[in-house]
Amino acid sequence: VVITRDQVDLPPPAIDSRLTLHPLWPEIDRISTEQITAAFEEVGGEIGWQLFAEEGDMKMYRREMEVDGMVTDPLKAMHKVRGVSAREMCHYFFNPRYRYEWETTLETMRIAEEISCDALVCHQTFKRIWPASQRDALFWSHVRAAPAHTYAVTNHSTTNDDFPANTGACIRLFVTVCLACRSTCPAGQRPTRDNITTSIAYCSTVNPGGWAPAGVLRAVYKREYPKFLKRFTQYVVEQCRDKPLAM
Ligand code: 16C
Repeated sequence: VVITRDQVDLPPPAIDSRLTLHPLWPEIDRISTEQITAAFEEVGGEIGWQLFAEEGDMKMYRREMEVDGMVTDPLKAMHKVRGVSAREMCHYFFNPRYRYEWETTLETMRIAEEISCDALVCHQTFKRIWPASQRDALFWSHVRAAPAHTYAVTNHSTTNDDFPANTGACIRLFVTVCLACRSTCPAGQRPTRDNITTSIAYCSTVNPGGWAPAGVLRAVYKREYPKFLKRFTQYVVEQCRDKPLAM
C-alpha cells in the first residue's frame, strides 16, 4: 500500500494528547460535544426551522433570530454524498491547506496557533459585503472521530493577543460552525467508493459583530450557504476520486 502525502494527516481516530493539555481544551471539548449532538437532531421536532433551499439531497433550514438588532439566524443543512467517507469530508474541511480551493468568501487566512494535529486557531478575513464594513474572524477548529463512522469539525470564535479585534479596517464577527458527517454502506458489505454514502449535517451561527443591513445579510447567506455546500462536497468528491477510500 502506498501512503500518499494527502493521507498522512487525515483526522486521527483518537484525540491528540497535546490538545488535552492545552488551556482551550475544556471549552473545545464541551462545545464540540454539544455541536455534534445538536447537528444530528432532526429539524422536524423544533418549531421555527424554515426550509429556504433545496436541491437534490441537500436541504437548508434557517431560524430567524436577532440579537441586539443584528441578524444572527442559525442555519442547519442536511446533505448526502456518495463515494466519499466522513473522515475524508472532514479532512478537507479542517485542513487549511485546501481552504482557498473551495472557500469562496475568503480574502486572507493565517494560522494563529497550531495546537495539535486535530486542533488549530485560524484567522480569516472575508470579502466585503457592500455597504457593510469588511469582516474578520478568529476561531479554533477541531476535528474528531465519534462513534458509528462519524467524524466532525467544530469551529468556534476565540481570542488571541496577536490578533486583536476591531483595530484595523475589519469588524470581528463571531462564528460557531459544525460539519458532522456519518458514513454508511449496505449491511454486511465492506465499504468501498461504490457503495459508501455520507450523511452531512452542517450547522452555522454567525453574529456579524456590528451593523450590517438585515436584508442584505439574509440575501447574501441565502445565496452563499447553498453555494458553499454544493461546491465543497463536489470538491471532496473530485479530490478523492482516484485515491483509496480512507475510513
Ligand atoms: O464553514 C464555512 N467555512 C469555514 C472555513 O472558512 C469556517 C468559516 C466560517 C465563517 C463564516 C462567516 C462568513 C462570513 C462571510 C462574509 C462575507 C461573505 C461575502 C461573500 C460575497 C462574495 O467555518 C463555510 C462558510 C460559508 C459562508 C456562507 C456565507 C454566510 C454569510 C453569513 C453572514 C455574514 C455576516 C457578515 C456581515 C457583513
